Amino acid sequence: MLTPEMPSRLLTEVEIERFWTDGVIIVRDFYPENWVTTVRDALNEICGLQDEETESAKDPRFRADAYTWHTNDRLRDFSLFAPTAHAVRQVLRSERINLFCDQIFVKQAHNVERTPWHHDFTFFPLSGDQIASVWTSTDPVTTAESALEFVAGSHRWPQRFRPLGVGGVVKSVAPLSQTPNFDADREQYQIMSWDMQPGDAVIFHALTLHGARGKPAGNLNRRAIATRWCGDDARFTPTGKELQIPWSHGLKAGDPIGGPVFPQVLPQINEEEISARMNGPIPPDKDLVRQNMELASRFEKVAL
Ligand SMILES: O=C(O)CCC(=O)C(=O)O
Repeated sequence: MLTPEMPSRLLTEVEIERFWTDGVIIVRDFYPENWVTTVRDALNEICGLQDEETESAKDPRFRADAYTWHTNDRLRDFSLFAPTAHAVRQVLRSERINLFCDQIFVKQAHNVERTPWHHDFTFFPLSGDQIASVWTSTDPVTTAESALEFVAGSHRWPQRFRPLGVGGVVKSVAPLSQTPNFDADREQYQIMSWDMQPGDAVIFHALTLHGARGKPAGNLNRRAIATRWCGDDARFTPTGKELQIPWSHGLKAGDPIGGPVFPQVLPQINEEEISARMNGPIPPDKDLVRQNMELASRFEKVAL
């Protein structure tokens, strides 16, 4: 039976309750050094970075990309075999855990772009309450600069806000309301954020509103990754108005999440689902990429 590596400790009931109260928890020293190195090497490779630091401020990028585990072997291993799914299974109180996707967020030193306030839920063609993400940075982050910040309890709000992504692109043509500007009124809300070291992780509900301030500390690049997970009640629920997944997955509206594009990772890894991917990278489907580009050309871009 193939399973992901066990974490060095299990979460406590207090942490699990806190996840459901606040919509987010921090887990210190969650990833051992080997996984931090694996992710850092992968992000350097994907983004063409060599070092921790970027001295010159020339053209600093904020690079975001999703589903990279399908084509990058290091991120395949991290997504499937690191201890992440065990912690997610605990917080979601789920029998089954499937990988939905990974997403990289590499904010190069000197880049001052904000990660807009948003919740992940409206980016996803999913419904259900058992959906969560785990975010980690292979570089230190601080609350004053580049750490994620969360609006505590917002996962229980009734509103669904438009998916405002990196670069101010609204990644859907669905008529959803604008996310409030929590920066303009920070005292009104309980905003949670932590200084983090490589290996620390935050686990948050797909409806928890979050964002990040503009700038990595000093000359440091901020190389971060999130993995996204579905539990028992998650269902494929596309609206057709948000970006589709550019791999053919065969799911119909209302289906539980599963199959090679969204493999089951717990209670054990579904070896049949991952077998093609273990034999090599799987590139996206060209027709789906073309369709997505056509839809994306209709997405609004707003000033941040
Ligand atoms: O790393 C960032 O700046 C954004 C991360 C994020 O919004 C997410 O993981 O959902």
